[in-house]
Amino acid sequence: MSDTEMPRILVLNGPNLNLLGSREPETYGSQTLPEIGAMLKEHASGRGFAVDFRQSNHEGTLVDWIQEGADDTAGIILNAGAYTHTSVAIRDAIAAIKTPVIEVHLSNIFAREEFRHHSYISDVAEGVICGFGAVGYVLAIDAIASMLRVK
Ligand code: DHK
Repeated sequence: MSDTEMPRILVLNGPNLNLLGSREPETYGSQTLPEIGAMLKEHASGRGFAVDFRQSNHEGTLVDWIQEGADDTAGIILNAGAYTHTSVAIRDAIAAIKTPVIEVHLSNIFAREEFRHHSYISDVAEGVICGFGAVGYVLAIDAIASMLRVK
């Protein structure tokens, strides 16, 4: 199957995740975002999915991409970065679409500052993966693949 024929998984990364690699590596790991994207594309293609991997520092852009993901997308993997803890707009966008959304965080947000313990996204997401570094994105691909097999 060619890349364009495979079902698509949209992977959305929020603010400051473009700085991965140099940003607080003890918390977020040493892999850069392009490295994570390349790893995911390879993993997903072995599962029969194409990955559309994106990053934005802007809340409205993430909302636009989530709405766009409502069509012809098998699932959305979302690391909304700090917007996780602040954004009703991103929450409402997820609630508005039928496409399953998996919330991912590199760090264990529950082992960090109290303001990171609350997510506006978790209860409208299909599931949450956090604390496993970049492996969390890989687990989220496998979660979407398993859910589609079961359904
Ligand atoms: C990434 C961020 O940028 C933080 O604002 C979140 C999340 C945690 C992560 O662990 O991937 O609090």
